[in-house]
Amino acid sequence: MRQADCIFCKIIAGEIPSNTIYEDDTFKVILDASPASKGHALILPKKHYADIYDIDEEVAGKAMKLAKKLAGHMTEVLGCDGFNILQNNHEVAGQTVFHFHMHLIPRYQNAENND
Ligand code: DGP
Repeated sequence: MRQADCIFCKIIAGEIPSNTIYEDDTFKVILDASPASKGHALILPKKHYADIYDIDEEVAGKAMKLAKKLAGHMTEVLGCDGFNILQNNHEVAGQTVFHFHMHLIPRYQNAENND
């Protein structure tokens, strides 16, 4: 269910603080500690899956459905002009935390709000 040395499992368990913007039985959505833009968030499944190869297909489907819902909501709230949805797998692809997560990265015409 959880992996002892996983930072996202600790965040999900409330052992490490985070800015949570959404939570349900399956997911916790937090603001990224190193944001690429204003509002950069991470969808974390509460159950530990290492990556896209490991994740349960149904949970992966629910994660994409949630990404769509939050993209619409965040666009309204933040007033962003576009959106990246990004998901890295394995170190060579840029994955640094080995607990499946999806990046929600709002993008802005106003460069001040981007990285
Ligand atoms: P990735 O490179 O795709 O594995 O993305 C991992 C992201 O997780 C990276 O953008 C920084 C973020 N991150 C790492 N540690 C923490 C943390 O303790 N809290 C939060 N909120 N984000 C973290």
